[in-house]
Amino acid sequence: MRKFRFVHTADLHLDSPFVGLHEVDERVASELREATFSTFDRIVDLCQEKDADFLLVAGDIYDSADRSLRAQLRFRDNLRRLSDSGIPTFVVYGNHDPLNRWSATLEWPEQTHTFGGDEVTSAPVVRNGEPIAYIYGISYPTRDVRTNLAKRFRRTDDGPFAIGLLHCNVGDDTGHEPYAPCTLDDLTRSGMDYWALGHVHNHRILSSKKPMVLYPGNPQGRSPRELGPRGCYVIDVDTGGHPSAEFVRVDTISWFSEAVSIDDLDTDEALISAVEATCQQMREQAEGRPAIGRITLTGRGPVHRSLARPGFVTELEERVRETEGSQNPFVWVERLEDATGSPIDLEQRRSGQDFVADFLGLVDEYRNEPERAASLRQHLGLLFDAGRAQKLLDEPTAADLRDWLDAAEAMCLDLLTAEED
Ligand SMILES: [Mn+2]
Repeated sequence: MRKFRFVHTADLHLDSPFVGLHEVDERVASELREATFSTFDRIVDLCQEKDADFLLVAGDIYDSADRSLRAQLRFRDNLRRLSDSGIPTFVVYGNHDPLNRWSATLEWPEQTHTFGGDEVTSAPVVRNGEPIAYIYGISYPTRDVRTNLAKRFRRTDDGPFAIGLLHCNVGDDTGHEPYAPCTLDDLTRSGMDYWALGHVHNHRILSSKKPMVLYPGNPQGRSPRELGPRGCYVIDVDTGGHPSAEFVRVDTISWFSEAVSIDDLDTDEALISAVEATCQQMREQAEGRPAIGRITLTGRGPVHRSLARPGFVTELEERVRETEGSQNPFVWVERLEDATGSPIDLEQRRSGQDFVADFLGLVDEYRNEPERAASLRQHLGLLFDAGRAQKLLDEPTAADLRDWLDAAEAMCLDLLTAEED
């Protein structure tokens, strides 16, 4: 067979609103608005540079069911660019952009193939009059697909290479909604040579043997939970029908979440320098891209007293945004979080005979004894079980309760030991 090359992407989430990002300055905001689009531009550039035979897009092209006209036009224009250079695109839709939602009546390029939602269908990729591969796919007719779509894939061609294109959740991946759940075994039994999946946002190769199965992840991160380099896969299929995968980074903006320990910081000046150094580190790791980062201050030390002053953290955050956010490329501190404690020797205080020792012992009981820990929730009953707040608040998780206990302990310790120095 003839060797060929294709590009596999998914979860573009075009026009993603980047929820939860407030107080962003205008320059950062406009970069963010453009980020998912520029990233897809790069994927299309990559197809052309690499002289790919086709592009696969495995669902969640648009971010929400209320897809914007802007997003649809940008997607269409890019597919036209590919079509004009003789590169076909194969598309399925996922839970974020099912077929039953509104879409503009646009003219799609000749070389764009969109799979329907009724049944699995297949389409050949033809090069020099010969099929080099068959693509099988199905789109989500509605958002909430809980059936196993993978089981409906059955290879029927006798071509040289078969690809399954699907938005689905493989295994019991609890970090993601179980849309179109299936197992690796279901995928293997279908007879495909390659599975082009979408849905899981961190890129991951589930199988590198036949069939090769992988998630390319979302090519542009959208929150501090979507960290690190993001991109798509370039797949080369050799004359023996063996695919090999190369991950290519295409993200426009890079996300970070970093901790800075105050343990060894003696002055506020040293604290500011440490935060700036962390920003510089992000800038280097972003390799020329703008970066957005969350910084959490941790540990115990003298600068905790300053951090506890009203307004200090906010002013420090503003200062770093001014100095780091104005550089090119910028580093934008999305949030500066203070999780520090006062510089006391906890172990020594625990073994003492005073009120602080009693207090620490009591907190430890709440931390370590399941019955005590559960009773924390009861103490919060006034807020969570009655009144209007109940309607607006999510039930606290065990992890929430632990975090609040840690924060309460730090706050009480500050107050109890403030007089000592
Ligand atoms: Mn997605």
